[in-house]
Amino acid sequence: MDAHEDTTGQPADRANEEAARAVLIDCDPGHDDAIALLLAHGDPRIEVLGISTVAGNQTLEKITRNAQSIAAVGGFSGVPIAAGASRGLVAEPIVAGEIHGESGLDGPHLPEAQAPLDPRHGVNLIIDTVMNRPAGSVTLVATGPLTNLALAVRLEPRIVERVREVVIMGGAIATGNLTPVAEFNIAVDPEAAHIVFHAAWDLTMVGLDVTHQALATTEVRRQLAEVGTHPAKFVGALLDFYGSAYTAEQGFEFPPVHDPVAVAAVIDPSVLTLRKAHLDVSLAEGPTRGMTVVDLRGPAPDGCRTSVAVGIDVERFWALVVAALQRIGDPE
Ligand code: PIR
Ligand code: CA
Repeated sequence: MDAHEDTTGQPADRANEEAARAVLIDCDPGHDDAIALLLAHGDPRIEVLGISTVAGNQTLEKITRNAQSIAAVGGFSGVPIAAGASRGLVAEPIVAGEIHGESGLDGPHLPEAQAPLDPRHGVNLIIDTVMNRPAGSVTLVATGPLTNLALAVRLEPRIVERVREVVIMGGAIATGNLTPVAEFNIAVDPEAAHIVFHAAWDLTMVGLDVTHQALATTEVRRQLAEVGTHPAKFVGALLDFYGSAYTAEQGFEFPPVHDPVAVAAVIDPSVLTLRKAHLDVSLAEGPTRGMTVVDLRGPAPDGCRTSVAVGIDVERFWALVVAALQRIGDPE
């Protein structure tokens, strides 16, 4: 299709699409994962090549169905969605029903899938996407536990040198959320995180230190409501449920919207302040299990390929989300 053609009712800035970053999103939707998917779809600087799902916020079956519902809402049912791992490598399954509800995406009405699932396992979708595209072109964004990425590294190690970079929402330099020191995505599958952190690819960790600043405040909610489209109302209904759950469960006045921050890091690097740092994860049984260990002593060692987000421009972040929803408009 000609890049300038406007068959979808979207603005003509698709003309810039050849510069878009090719991204595969591995996720467990999840309220904030849903917003991450809509941001990626709606921003012209990203081309979503595929979506793989992983058990996390809810069971694999539920969150995979949620991914299909989000695709229907956002009007991107042509993007392959493949179900991945249904549990962690070693850890017993943990879900986050108290924050994301019984469905994993409680709040809005969830439409039926408009397209069948991709028949491949999510891990194979990741591998095929990376191997079939030019070397150095595909970015992996992970917004759930890292099980699929770890399995993909083991099944096809050549993806490691072939991806452009990996950006994850997960971990924390300081305080955790599932435990005092461990963030949910890492703590659900610490062994997978260990594999992903120690693979020889460029990796950026977007942790709670910055995502706990990406709050859906009253002003943010007003800007989202002003968009007025069905997808924007869907996001509003997501944030109503998610916000109440965050207030009841964790005492937040406004909920932190974690996962789209990882997508924003790909769209516009100036949203985050990054520091190169060696990353590790505690696999020990006991109170540190799943804790990310970020070495911020002095400059990172030569050859260090991992970075961690230490600051966020919150206004710039939310402007991206609002603009993406405006651009999505009201799909058919
Ligand atoms: C959010 C999550 C899990 C538990 C809570 N309490 C809140 C999910 C989000 O989808 C995000 O990816 C990450 N895990 C934040 O810890
Ligand atoms: Ca998530």
